[in-house]
Amino acid sequence: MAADFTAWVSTHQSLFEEVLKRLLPQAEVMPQRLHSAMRYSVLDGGKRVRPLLAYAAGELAGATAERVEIAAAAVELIHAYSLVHDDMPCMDDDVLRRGKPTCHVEYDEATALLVGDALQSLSFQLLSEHQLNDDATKQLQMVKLLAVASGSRGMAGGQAIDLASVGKQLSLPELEQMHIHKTGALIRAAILLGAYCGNKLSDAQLERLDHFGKLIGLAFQVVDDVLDCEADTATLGKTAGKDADNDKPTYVSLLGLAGAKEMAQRLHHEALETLGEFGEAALRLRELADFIVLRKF
Ligand code: GRG
Repeated sequence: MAADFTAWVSTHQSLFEEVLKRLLPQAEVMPQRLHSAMRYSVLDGGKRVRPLLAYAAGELAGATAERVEIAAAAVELIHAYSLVHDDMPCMDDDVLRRGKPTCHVEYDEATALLVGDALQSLSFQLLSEHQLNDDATKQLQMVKLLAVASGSRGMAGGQAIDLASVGKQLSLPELEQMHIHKTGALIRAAILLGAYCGNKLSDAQLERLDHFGKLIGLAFQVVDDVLDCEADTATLGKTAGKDADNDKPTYVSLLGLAGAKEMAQRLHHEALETLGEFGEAALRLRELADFIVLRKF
């Protein structure tokens, strides 16, 4: 990774941490236990891939940092909620997330359920109470975009397909459909919401960005499946080898390790091609695509 990109990532990760600290309710405010658990689940952890994609797309679209950081936070809060609920005993039943005990282990199940609920509400509160585009109709589209991406036709729907597919053999198109919803929808939303905070891009350009998001979202999942097999728990900060243990269909179980890696390369290549017309202005998005595919955690 170029030194310049590494510096951009760490600057934005630090800035974003401060944004989240400011936007989340303080732990001393009633109900303290819920607020403390929300902060525990969101702060101090995670790669912040979705916010970084939002910042990069915002830069491309000429958005101000003040607007993009709110859109990025809205997406990250939905992501954090999904992780808290996914880790609960009724779903993946995991004890480790982002290198620390999962929310229901550190607090309790009822609190974890409420953390997810409250993070989701806070996300939409942010999108509606801050001005993110000069055009109010566009801003309403942003709210709808995130609602669709996280709901039953997006992330939650993908999770439902995932839960129903345990122990089953899925075809490649079926697996792809599951992940386009479960993982891909929110990654696409992060990119589009970042771009919607600016006004520089035409509808055709926004469509190209969305296509980039679809490809890189899928690549993210393929790499996630590979890492679940190849990386260790300490590096991942979550339990490794869960997919095979849970008899879940993955790109590795379907294509083998080499096949899955090849697929990630192909998606990566196509994603970069999609950004061609943006030239140098899309440098950060290109570098993030490289990071998503080459990451080791
Ligand atoms: C509970 C509605 C609901 C949805 C859960 C996101 C999800 C759907 C489940 C998480 C389980 C999982 C391993 C999904 C595959 C890839 C993925 C989204 C990994 C986690 O995202 P990262 O790697 O996590 O960006 P960090 O911690 O870096 O933010």
